[in-house]
Amino acid sequence: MYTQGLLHAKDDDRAAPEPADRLARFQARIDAEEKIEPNDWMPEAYRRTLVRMISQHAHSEIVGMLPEGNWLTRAPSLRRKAALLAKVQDEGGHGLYLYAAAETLGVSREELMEQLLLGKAKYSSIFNYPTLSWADIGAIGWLVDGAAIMNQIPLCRCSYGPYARAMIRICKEESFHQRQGFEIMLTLARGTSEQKAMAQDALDRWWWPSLMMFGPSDTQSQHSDASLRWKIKRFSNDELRQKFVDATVPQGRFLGLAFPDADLRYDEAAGHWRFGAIDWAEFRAVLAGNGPCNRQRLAQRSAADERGRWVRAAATAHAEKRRARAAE
Ligand code: BYC
Repeated sequence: MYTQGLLHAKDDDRAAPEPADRLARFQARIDAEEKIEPNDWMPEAYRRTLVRMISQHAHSEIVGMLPEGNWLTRAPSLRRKAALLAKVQDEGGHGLYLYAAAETLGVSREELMEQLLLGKAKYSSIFNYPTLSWADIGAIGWLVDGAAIMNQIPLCRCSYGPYARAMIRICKEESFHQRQGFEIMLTLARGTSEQKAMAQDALDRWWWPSLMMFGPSDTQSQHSDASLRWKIKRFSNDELRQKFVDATVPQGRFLGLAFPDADLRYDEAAGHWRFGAIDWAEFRAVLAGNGPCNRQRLAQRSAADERGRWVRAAATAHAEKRRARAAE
């Protein structure tokens, strides 16, 4: 949609030094809360940051379909199956809006997909963990979508127009996802002792990886300063992580489940739930490609890409035929 009207900057324009007055005018627009649109001038580093973030986000959506898709054939009832199917389809749709938003910055979807399949692009660490039981579908909705909403609501106010607009619809859908997950957890937590144990086991395994979704601590985050200055990000990684913990701990207590953190305690004076140390070595291992499911996820995505090749070829051939007929 956007790419058709995009006036692509030439590569040599991008390499040219960026005049200080232009940079200052750009920052003034950001400070005045104006939206930056695809054909507006932007610093090359701003453009690159957005391509990185939006494409990582798009990849996360489509890789995120895999662990949940794993349970589509084994959902415990027709109602659960229909809701999960809708959720997994929503994630595919989110990927599409996000790839379209990234394309407005002058990269093609094919390029981005190639980077993913070659293992050169990142996607969220969380999707490298396995879904071992039905309760994991509840935990993903409650915790992973809950963390996603906390991170993504501020992105609705991102300074780049196409990303901000894509996020508005995505966040509406994510809030339905979060509720369907919490409802699964509530049903299990109020069920038999075996069902409650399943819910507890899922919380035990998904809690820490959910906290890692927010990225490295502020002292280790390389990109936060620039992204906050450009109003791409509105809160730091640690601020969002804390907001998530504060919102989620009361929900877990309502479920009657225990968090796998002996150091978790309420800090009355600060009004925050304090939590224990995150295992950053595990986070780094997952990012380096050595999480429990990294290889499996990429192999599945590659196979899906291969299987869809004839569909893309057929759609392209059909579009060309129509264009030729219209030109006759
Ligand atoms: N996993 O300087 P930092 C979803 C990387 S989708 C992997 O703090 P930044 C959902 C980071 O990319 C969830 N990598 O970076 C979908 C950087 O590496 P590079 C995805 C991570 O960008 C389906 C390096 O670590 N959400 O929720 O300022 C179903 C240093 O980090 C992670 C988004 O993508 C991670 N967890 O902040 C259900 C939202 N964390 O690029 C749910 C948009 C950090 O230099 N993205 N890294 O090689 C963001 O908000 C930010 O990019 C992040 C990281 C907060 C994730």
